[in-house]
Amino acid sequence: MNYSKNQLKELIVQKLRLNYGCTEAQANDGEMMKACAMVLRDIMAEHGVETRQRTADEGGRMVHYMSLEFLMGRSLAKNAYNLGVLDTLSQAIDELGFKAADIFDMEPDAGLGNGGLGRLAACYLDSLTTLEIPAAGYSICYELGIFRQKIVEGQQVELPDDWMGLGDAWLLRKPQDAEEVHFGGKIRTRWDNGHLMVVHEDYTRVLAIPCDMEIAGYGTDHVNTLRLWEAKSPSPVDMALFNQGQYLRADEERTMADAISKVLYPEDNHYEGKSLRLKQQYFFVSATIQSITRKHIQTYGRLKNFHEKNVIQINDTHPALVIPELMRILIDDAGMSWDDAWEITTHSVAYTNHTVLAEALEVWPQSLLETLMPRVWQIIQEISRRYQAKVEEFYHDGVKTAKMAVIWNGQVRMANLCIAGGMAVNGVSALHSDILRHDVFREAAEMEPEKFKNVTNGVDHRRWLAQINPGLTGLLNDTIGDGWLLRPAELSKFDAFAGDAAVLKRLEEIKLANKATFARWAKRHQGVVLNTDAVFDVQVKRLHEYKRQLLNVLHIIYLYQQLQDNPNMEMRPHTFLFGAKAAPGYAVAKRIIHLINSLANQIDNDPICKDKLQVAFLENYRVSMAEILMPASEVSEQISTAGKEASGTGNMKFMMNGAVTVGTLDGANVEMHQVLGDENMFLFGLKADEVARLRENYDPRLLYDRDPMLRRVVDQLKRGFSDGVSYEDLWQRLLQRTDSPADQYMLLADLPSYAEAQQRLTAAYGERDRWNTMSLHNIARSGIFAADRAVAEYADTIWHVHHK
Ligand code: 26W
Repeated sequence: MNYSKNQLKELIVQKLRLNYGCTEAQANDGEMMKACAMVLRDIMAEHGVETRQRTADEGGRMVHYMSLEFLMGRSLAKNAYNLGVLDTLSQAIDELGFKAADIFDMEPDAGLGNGGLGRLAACYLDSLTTLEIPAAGYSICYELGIFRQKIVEGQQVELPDDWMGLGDAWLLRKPQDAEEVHFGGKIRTRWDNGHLMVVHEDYTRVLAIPCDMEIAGYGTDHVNTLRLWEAKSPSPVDMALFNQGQYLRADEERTMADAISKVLYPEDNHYEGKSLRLKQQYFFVSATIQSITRKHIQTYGRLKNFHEKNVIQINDTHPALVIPELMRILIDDAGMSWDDAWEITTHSVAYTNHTVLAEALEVWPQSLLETLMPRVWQIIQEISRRYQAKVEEFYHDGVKTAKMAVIWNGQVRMANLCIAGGMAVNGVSALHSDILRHDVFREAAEMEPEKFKNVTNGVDHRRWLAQINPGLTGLLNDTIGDGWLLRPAELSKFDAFAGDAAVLKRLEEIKLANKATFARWAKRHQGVVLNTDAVFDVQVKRLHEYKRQLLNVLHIIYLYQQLQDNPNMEMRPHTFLFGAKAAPGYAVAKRIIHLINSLANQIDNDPICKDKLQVAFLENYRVSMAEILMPASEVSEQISTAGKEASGTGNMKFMMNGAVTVGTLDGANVEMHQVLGDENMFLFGLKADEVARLRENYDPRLLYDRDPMLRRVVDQLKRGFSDGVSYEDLWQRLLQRTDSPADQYMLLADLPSYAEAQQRLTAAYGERDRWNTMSLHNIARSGIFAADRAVAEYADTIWHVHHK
């Protein structure tokens, strides 16, 4: 560490010469960005060698974090920050004749994830490394990440996210460490020296090539690795077919293999039984587990102590096939008995659940598993048979046996497989873990209560506060010192400044400056002119009905109608910002995006709204946008139907940047409320248990008939907007029972209470001291939502590994 500016300049110039054959005067911004990335990569690679040596010498347990998604975003500023060279690097870039800010801005987001689950994995890598835990992340090196969203005539259009050209500067391809994954074929058994051998024949081979990304920690030389697998066919073009002129068929197998790591599935919280997705999962799982066991054997010579030296955390059920795949390697390759293999597996794998939505639970048709991975299928059958016997012996209850079964009605239930084969199952907030224990996985939790745990999510507070909000970071350092960077609990010291007028004033000025910065960015990149005198009220997250962006819209319509009734109404200026991607196949979500844009357009063109009411839909919401938006936000919208949002993590990022939450008692909002109290957040709406009870005989029609305010607001959807678009379909979804129950997420039940909370909020915003004090308490009490705390809890209660 401790690189001087001149050293960095020299290293960068050298990279430019060697890799791009140019001088700093000839290089373009992209080349400059990549050269800087390579310089930092070299530094991290060196630390990596030392870390691995130390880890091997110490012989401790290593954590393997498996996730189909890692939403990394940008890495240049982040790595420079963690390595302690951000300022030096910026100066070096400037002095080489570039603008540092432009260079950082060149880097494409590594968008290898959809939303919360993927971003969580990225935050945890930072904490795993900063806490000096020997760890590795594993995923797929998708050629195309989450699609780029364009809004055309108010509607979402998806464009491919071709991030590799500039974004691959961080990746180190290691073909020499490739693994081979086998698909399809047949299973035969034969006796060999008294041993029953399993022979897999006629399979299709796919090569898995590691592309490693080094991860730097903060204030440490410890480095961990994110291993991304790229799929390639091992066989060259079929020359026989090629010579017959069948060019496409000759290349068929290669195309099939390449397809596996081509694109990230963009469905968030929605299961679709696509066979290519299952291929991705097995490809990823098999390559990873082969790589981990191979390295273990190199170090320890055998797999008998595998579980003592390794723990595998799986991010939702997407990597669930690790359980049968590890069994396969232990039994077929290492020659262990079923019982020994099961002992090791059930002490190695832990499962985190991230959603209770029924439509998100993975259930694969057994026929698909049978054809694509026949040996794994055999092992799943045996796991299922034995688990079912255990359940029957415990309960003697057919209904419970059916509910807990791994294989049922020709379907493989991945969550039940994880519960059967895992050593721990955890939810991601206190409320969510309770719902898992008492509802979703009730029977399993009653049979094995020790297995079920909670680890409330956390976010990387160094990225989501220190790095992106230098103004606030300066204020914190001036008041409470900088210990909070490594010990986030120390943020609570900031509470003592609640009565300090100078601190409150500075807090307000920082927010104002951040709003101006965001407004400039929005003008330049989105072409919208934001009113910085207005309160910035923000809802950014994936678009999903349960997250209730539509509830936010209905409330805005309500405000707009009040203005129409009384154009001279005194109103505190209010700017509502939305950012959200909809899954390409989720028609209702896309209609809601269109609706937000119709409303934004009408309000924008209506003079009565000028300087009072504004709505903007921010195109292509992503990590790098969140990094400018969070510090500028004043109100955080966390308004999901209670019981549906497992945790939320955006809520935490807003909180640590001083935004005040308007929200339901859902996910981690419950724990925010515990530390903030009613005075420092705006709660509204039904509680999770009330939602569950009301669901029995909920009738939104009754509410609509009874309440003229509701009726008028909802009817606006049917009447449509000045662009001539009507949203009768959304109106119907709220009021007419058709295929699914009307107003499934109970917007009508919660709208009056939401409007009232918004009123309280607006009043509080008018009292500047009161508002700034609330903001201060939010920052001061956000320490529990740091990923460092969450990862330390995993280490102590599930992994049993040491940490700093
Ligand atoms: C199989 C399709 C699919 C894809 C993604 C199903 C489910 C998912 C994820 C589990 C959805 C997800 O991202 N869940 C979010 O996880 C966050 C991190 O724990 C939580 O904060 C969010 O509340 C939860 O919605």
